Amino acid sequence: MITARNDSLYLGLNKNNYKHISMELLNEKFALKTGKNHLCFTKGKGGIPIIDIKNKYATAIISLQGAHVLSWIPEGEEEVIWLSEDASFKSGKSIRGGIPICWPWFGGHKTIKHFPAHGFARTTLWEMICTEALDDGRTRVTFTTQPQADNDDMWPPETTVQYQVTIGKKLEMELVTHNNGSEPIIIGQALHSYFNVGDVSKVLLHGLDDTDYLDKLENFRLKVQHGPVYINEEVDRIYVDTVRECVIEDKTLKRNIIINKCGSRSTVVWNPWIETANKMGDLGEEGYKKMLCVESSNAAEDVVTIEPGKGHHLWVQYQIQKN
Ligand code: TA6
Repeated sequence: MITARNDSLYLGLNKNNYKHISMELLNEKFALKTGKNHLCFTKGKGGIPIIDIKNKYATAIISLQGAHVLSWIPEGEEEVIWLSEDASFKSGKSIRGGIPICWPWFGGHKTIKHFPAHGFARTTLWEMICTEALDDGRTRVTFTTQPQADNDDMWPPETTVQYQVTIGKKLEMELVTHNNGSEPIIIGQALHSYFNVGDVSKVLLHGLDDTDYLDKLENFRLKVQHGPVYINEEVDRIYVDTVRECVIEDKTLKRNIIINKCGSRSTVVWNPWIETANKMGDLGEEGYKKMLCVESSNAAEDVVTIEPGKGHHLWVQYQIQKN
């Protein structure tokens, strides 16, 4: 678990324009080359700085825009994270796929309609705090971000946020929000993970049986889940009051993706299916068939109130099991 720190090694990055970010400086300060643990910075599509990670357990790619995990491939496995072939890599535009961080609200902003859906964390530049080659061979990267000109008016007052990604045989992420002010703050959030599946119509999502959910497609009408979740049409649901492990049973890739979480009592399940996918325009040719979002969140009534001087940790862990 990470504690709130203020000594972010801020590199004086030019936050609005990636062109001026020095890969040399980032590699000088944060690159790793310890045994089989390698980490380096390169310029990805659209000039967005990305972090390439390889260790004895897995490879991963993380974009500095949004601290956005774009890929995680455990040794001997197929890609676990889906990324659209038509994702736009433009600064300030959300990347379709990967693990977007929705923060400090989920969905539309409650009161200010022109604020961006899912908050601003996924489209803003994050800064490096540290990179670590752990003794057990895993790689750990810790990020933070600060108010910027284009989101200063949306930040919860006197709040800091850190994000830690640990890459190994399992993928672990922890999003920590700290209230340094004198008033309580309310945070909505999600790790909006797009999982790579062989054929979403042949997938079963276990772990939500008998759980209530809000069906966004029917104006958030409250319903109850019976049995595993099938995907053979558009699905957009916020499962409420659930802390259980979820399992994506992928009959095509003959594997299960096991999802565990702490600090969240809501799980969002989304697949746009054909019509909505075509309207969105950045899911690629039939991309909807190859992805399923299962999002560990603090959404709907599960938003968190953080008292002055306190913090909230949202932690998730993914692992693969062959079946
Ligand atoms: O998490 C599900 C959802 O809220 C859907 O309603 C859909 O809007 C999806 O997120 C994608 O949102 P985005 O803003 O990334 O296009």
